[in-house]
Amino acid sequence: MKRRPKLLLINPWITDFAAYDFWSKPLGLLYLASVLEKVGARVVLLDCMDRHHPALAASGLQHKIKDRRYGTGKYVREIIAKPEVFAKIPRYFARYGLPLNIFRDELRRLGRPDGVLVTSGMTYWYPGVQTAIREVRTLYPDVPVLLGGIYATLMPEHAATHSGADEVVVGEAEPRIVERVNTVAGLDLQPLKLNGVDDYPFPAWHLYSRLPYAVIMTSRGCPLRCSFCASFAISGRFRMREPQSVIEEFIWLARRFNIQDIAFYDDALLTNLQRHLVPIMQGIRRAGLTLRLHTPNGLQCKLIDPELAKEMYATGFRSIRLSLESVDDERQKKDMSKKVTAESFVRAAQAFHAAGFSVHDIDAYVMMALPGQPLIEVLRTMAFVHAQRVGIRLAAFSPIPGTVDYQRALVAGYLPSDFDPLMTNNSALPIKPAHLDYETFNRVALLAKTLNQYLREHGKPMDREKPVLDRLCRSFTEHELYEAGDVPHASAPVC
Ligand code: B12
Ligand code: SF4
Repeated sequence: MKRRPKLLLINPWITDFAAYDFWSKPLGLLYLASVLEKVGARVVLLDCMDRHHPALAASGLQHKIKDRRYGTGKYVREIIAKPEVFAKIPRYFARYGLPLNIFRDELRRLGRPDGVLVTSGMTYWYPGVQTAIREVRTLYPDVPVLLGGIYATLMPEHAATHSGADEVVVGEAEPRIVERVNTVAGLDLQPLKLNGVDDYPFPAWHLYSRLPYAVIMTSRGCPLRCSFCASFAISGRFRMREPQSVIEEFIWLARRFNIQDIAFYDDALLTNLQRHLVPIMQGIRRAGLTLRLHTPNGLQCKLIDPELAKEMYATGFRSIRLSLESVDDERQKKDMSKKVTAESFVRAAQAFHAAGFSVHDIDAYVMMALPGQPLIEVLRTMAFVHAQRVGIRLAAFSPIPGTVDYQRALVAGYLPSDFDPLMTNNSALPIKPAHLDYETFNRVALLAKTLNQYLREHGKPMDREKPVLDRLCRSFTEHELYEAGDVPHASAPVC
């Protein structure tokens, strides 16, 4: 009988100042695992970010990673040396996920593979990719390694030079993966003909021994082209899956894996609502599934009305994130694809509250450290969001490779052309008004936390919008509040 080639798939560690498991799974790698299994490969998964990995429990670390709300939870971490570029940031830098010694033991236990496929997340998490590939090389020096994912797609030259992989694959890989693996690992797996997103097999969730939640993607890409967003560079043109296939995936997740919590990974979940999400929700309800659904990527407020909010609640949606970014009218018109206005935000928040969502369920993204953005704009946005009984999720701007704003920052000289991708970490605040430092932003983050705590404890805002804003402003000097800095205008990496 023909030997089935063994392929080891690795999701490397997060290397960062902070990390929390908000429904984070290597969905792309799980799609590739399914394609490879379909053509006869034996696939083994080593997911450094699996909080329920049996080896963690066996080493007595289980108590540190308890599931919290809706299956989310904390990772274990090992503090590691802070890269030089972060010297001024007064925080620990850590490798989140499986401790290195467990990773090494697992590599040995899983045995020598015929090829290794490594995925990558955020561009600034590349040190985790390097470590994973270095460990593979040490144990299995002659086994070929392929690298793909977000970092590989957005910074292929950097990945080719610094990751240690034999080949770097850019972009969506389901249709090409068998051919690339055959070439790099010298195998003769029979390629699978995949004509579009509806031909892709469901992700290989069975590779996990325990799943507190799953994630789903009902479309690829986004029809809009915001200047700060890398969606188009990563996913290409917008494609929606057939609602029936999505409904079948929900039924399969609920019945085969007994999953209750499912997060949507779509960039543009509400696009073509009546032909997409609405029939999907009807199908979920018809099947009688009891699910809790979550939208960690921001929803477009303009597309939300009371009817939709009611249907979402009835279908099981429980955590909602809204894309606001900034309440500044000018910025919304100029930089944010006109996808939100203050009015549409208020309407969306009211619709969700009226439908039954509580103050614990709705958050909005608020951007800070935008080029040319005075601090007062951030505080105004925070007070506005709080007044609508919505939680504040602060996100700091960082220029993402593959976006128009990244090119602008390069041209304007705010980033050197050979700059380290670590600087795309938003904790580094690579672009900000010159007079505002890391500490100022820390104070803003604390104020947001205080407002959120109040809202969640009391179920209502601290006060009306204006008094809240006055209160927030008291923590800062006039200069800090109104100085916009002299950097050119760019925009925010949210959605
Ligand atoms: C889902 C998502 C999230 C999820 C979590 C994702 C995860 N796995 O952890 C959530 C909502 C939590 C999230 C959060 C954030 N995200 Co996000 N997110 C996405 C999104 C929309 C989709 C990623 C995804 O899973 N795609 C689905 C799978 C199917 O695709 P894939 O992983 O790319 O895999 C394919 C290929 O890459 C390839 N491939 C993958 N692996 C491999 C391996 C091999 C060997 C090969 C050959 C090929 C290959 O084939 C796969 C199948 O086609 C992207 C935008 C986008 N369109 O990509 C942004 C994106 C990745 N996020 C981004 C950002 C900025 C953030 C936040 C910082 C936002 C914020 N301000 O708070 C946070 C921080 C995250 C954190 N600290 O944990 C940026 C990345 C920035 C960067 N510098 O890298 C993106 C690109 C969006 C943007 N603004 O442009 N995000
Ligand atoms: S920011 Fe959101 S709406 Fe704009 S292109 Fe990206 S995914 Fe689409």
